Amino acid sequence: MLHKAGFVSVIGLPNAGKSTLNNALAGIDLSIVNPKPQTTRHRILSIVSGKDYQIVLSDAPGYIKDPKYKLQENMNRFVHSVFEDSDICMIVQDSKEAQLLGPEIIKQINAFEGPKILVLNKIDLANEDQLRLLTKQWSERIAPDHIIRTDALKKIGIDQLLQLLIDHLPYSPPYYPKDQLSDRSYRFFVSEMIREKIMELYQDEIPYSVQVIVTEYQETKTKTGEDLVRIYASIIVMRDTQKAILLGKAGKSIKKLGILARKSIEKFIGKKVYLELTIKVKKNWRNDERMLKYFGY
Ligand SMILES: Nc1nc2c(ncn2[C@@H]2O[C@H](COP(=O)(O)OP(=O)(O)OP(=O)(O)O)[C@@H](O)[C@H]2O)c(=O)[nH]1
Ligand SMILES: [Mg+2]
Repeated sequence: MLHKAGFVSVIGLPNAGKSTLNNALAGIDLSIVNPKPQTTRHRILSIVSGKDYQIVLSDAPGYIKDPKYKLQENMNRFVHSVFEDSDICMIVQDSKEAQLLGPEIIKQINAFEGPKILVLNKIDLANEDQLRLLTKQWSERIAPDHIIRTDALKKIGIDQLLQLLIDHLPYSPPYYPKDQLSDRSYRFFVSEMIREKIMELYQDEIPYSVQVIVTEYQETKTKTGEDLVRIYASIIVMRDTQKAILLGKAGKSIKKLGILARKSIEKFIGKKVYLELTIKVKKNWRNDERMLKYFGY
C-alpha cells in the first residue's frame, strides 16, 4: 500500500481549542492548554504516525486581531506562515462564540488551494441553533470541503477528524522518523510546562509578561544510581513589581510554582527532576526585536 504524509495547519482565534484538538489527535499533550487566551506562542509540530500515514500537525498561536506589542505581531506572523507549506487547512471555531476569524485570514484561507476542513469545537457548550448559524456563516466565507463537530475535551469526533485528515493526505513517504513526536526539544517542552504553571497560578498581566528559558539541562544520576535531570530555568519578567508578584511573600509563590512545574516535567520525561528557577527583569522584552529573536519568536 502506498504511504501518505503531509502537513496540516491548525488555525483559529485564541482559545478556540486548537491545542486541545492537536493533543487529542496526537494522543499526547505536547501543546500547553489553558482557559486564558494566547496560550500558544510558537508554531509547534506534533507528528502523528500510523503504519501507512504520517500527519504533521502544526499548532499555532490564535490570530490576534489587534496586536498591541511586537510579541503579538510576531505571533501573528506564525499564523500567516502556517499556510505556506501545508497540504490541508484545518480551521477551528469555538462553537459557543459568535466571532469568526477576520477578513485578512479568511482571504488567506480562500487563497489556499488544498482541502479545507472546518472544525466546530466545544459542541458541548453550544446548541443546535448556534451550530447551524456558524455552519452557514463559515460556508458563505470559505466553502469548506468538510465540516466536523468536536468536543476536544471528551474526544468526541476526534477519530472521524483523524480519518478525514488521512483521507486527504497526499501520497508521500514520511517526513520524519515514525517514532518522532515533535520537532521540538525537551528543553522547549520544559520551558512550556513552566509557563503553563505560571498561566495557571498567576493572574492579570503576569502570564502575558513572562518568558521562560531553560539555561541548563543535564542528565545525571543520583548517589543511588537513579536517573536525575538537573534543570535550571530563568523566568524573564518586564518589571521589578512583577518579579515581586512571582516570588510572593517570603518566596511562597515561586516555591509552589517550582513544585508544580517539577511534577509535570517529571511526568513528561519519566525521570526524577531537580528544578531551579531564577527570575530576571528585562525591561519591555515584548517589544525588543533582539530579545524576541533570542526567545525564538
Ligand atoms: N468545554 C470544552 N472546552 C474545551 C474544548 N476544547 C478546548 N476546551 C478548553 O478551552 C480552553 C482553551 O483551549 P486551548 O486548547 O488552549 O485553546 P487554543 O485555541 O490552543 O488557545 P490559544 O493557544 O490561546 O490560541 C481550555 O481551557 C480547554 O480546556 C471542548 O471541546 N469543550
Ligand atoms: Mg494553543
